[in-house]
Amino acid sequence: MTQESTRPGAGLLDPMATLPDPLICLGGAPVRTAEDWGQRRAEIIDLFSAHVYGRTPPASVPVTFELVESDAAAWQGRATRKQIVGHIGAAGHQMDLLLYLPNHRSGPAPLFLGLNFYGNHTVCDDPAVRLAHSWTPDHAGQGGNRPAAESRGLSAGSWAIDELLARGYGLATVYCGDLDPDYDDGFQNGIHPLFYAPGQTRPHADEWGAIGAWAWGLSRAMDYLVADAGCDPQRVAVMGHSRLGKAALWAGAQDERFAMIISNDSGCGGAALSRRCMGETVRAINERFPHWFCRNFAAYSDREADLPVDQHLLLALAAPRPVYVASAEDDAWADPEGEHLSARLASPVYGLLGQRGLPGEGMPPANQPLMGRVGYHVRPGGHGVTAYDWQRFMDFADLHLAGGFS
Ligand code: GTR
Repeated sequence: MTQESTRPGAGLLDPMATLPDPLICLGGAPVRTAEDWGQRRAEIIDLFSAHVYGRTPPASVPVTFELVESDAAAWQGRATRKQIVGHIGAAGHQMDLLLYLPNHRSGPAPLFLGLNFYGNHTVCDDPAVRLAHSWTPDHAGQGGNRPAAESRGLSAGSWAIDELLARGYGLATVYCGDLDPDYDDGFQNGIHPLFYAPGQTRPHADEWGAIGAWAWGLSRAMDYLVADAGCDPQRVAVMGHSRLGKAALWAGAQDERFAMIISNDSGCGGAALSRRCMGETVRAINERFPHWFCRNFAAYSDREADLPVDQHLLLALAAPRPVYVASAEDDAWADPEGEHLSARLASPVYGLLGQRGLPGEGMPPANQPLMGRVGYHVRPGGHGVTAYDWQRFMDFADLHLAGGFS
């Protein structure tokens, strides 16, 4: 997996030499105690807010939840399915939450919460799942940006619902497009306009993009989960793949109710170090997906060394909670080595807080997961979430969330 840097001019000055130390504050003060870390943590969140993902606007937009469907004998009797509509603000905006809870366990279930790419109806073949109501990408059976019955189960291979239930875990999922459809429209659709001040027509340069809105939606889903007696509010893992892995990391960083944070192939703007300039670079991501980040982030295209943060600091914001990073060998675009290094460089924060960070020293071989309080694996194959990935996430949850069956 030796790679050439994809950044023009890289090598003249090694941006890695400017990597910020998680345990040194911006002003140079060392972080020596848990209390110091609390201050550094707040500083890092502020830096990611101002320069990378954007700030969540201060306006308060209430969300009320309505249970619109439930079946205690779903999934051949193995699960309880619930479908909940989150009414966002007063203008009819909605986010749909789909929840499966295992029936064969006693007590509230630990669960995984993740956003999906194409609509809740695409995560499994269950015909009772309501079709998405929002704009969806045109994709296998979904034409004209309309969710269609033909796309039911389209992404079922990425969601290990059978095995999750068998191991005593629930699954909660929301379609990312309910929060913000994934294309650049200057933030006229999705939830952004609900937060505009009078006269405002787009987010300010330091205000949130799509990833910020997706992360906000994960926290709103969590608001529901903590109030549902079937879910264990102390054992909710937030998980995401690729662009939605970036959102999961940012949600987990900001919202400490998430007990565990899992990134799958999240790459640039996710778990991978930007300063390595391997695979997708800051310029590449800003050019193709300008709507994911705040506008201030565009200033760092080809200027990674000037970023006041790098992505190991995002992983460090999970501390002392368990955080897991998964890579795929052939997913060079997401820079597996950069994802591994990031997990390793976040680990001193865990050490400071009395936890074991990432075990071992170097990049592990394929299929040999490392599991401290920081976990990492690389598996053979390309970009995607596989059964292997889910099995390791469940192993990691068994280790840290006291097991699926407790
Ligand atoms: C790619 C993008 C990545 C990653 C991926 C995905 O095109 O360059 O940052 O997020 O999409 O979300 O599948």
